[in-house]
Amino acid sequence: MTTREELGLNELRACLKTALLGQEIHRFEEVGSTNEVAKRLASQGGKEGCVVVAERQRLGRGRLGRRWYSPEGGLWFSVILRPEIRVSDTSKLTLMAAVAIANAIRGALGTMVEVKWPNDILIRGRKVCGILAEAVLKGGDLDFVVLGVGINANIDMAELPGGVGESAIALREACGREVDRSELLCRCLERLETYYRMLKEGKFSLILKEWRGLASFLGEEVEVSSLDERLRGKAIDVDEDGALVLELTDGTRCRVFSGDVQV
Ligand code: BT5
Repeated sequence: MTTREELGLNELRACLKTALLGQEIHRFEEVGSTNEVAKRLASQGGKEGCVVVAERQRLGRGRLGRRWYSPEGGLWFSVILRPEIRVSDTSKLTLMAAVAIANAIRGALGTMVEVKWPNDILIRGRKVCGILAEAVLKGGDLDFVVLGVGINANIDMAELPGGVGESAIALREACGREVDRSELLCRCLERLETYYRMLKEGKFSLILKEWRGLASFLGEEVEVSSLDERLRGKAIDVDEDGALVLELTDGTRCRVFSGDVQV
């Protein structure tokens, strides 16, 4: 598939209004994974806010070693962050990014979006964006985080494998026109910068409030699968630690820290 619009550095520089994120942008035609490239740059001293973006990823990844299919036409990027937070608070960055990207998509395209715990953005129940925050430690403390964002902007759905394609959607399909990825990336970085600042100022509760407002699965019966268990119950809330609060069929409540939700 050929996309008409280009993800050009000049376009990006001309439209980006940020003070921190994207002051340095590395653009590639193809990489294994933008998260991997950003990690390498960060471990060599890469600055906070540095962005890596690629037209295609050969080995795009999701959580737990899963694949993230990244054909041409998508918006695949990673940002280096150096927050002074506890390692256990990394999940807050994922929720923060989901609110920021959801806002950017809605603002740029007027499309209604939802979030699904812990790291999905959906349109009409189908996944349009996945977020992967990878923390790298130094002496037990957080050294840096690479925040990876994959948005199915103008991808051809036929390039995703059958099972994945059925539960995915591209922005182009959702809004009936080709998306300007340079503009979308600028809006994403601007929103990320705003919400990242809020997080650093200790205003996570405000971000969480917005997240809840975007989470239509709350109140629904869900099944949560993690590495070692499968739980069924009603999704009650996502709490201040970023944990999913589930009311099980016997009425007891439990908190889940990682897993996948099926509504
Ligand atoms: C995620 O993982 O959703 C995180 C995806 C992060 C991707 C970005 S792209 C830039 C940066 N560089 C990287 O290498 N990664 C980040 P998870 O929740 O584990 O979801 C993975 C699952 O989503 C897969 O098992 C598939 O079922 C599905 N999937 C794969 N590719 C997809 C796509 N393009 N659109 C929608 N769903 C997809």
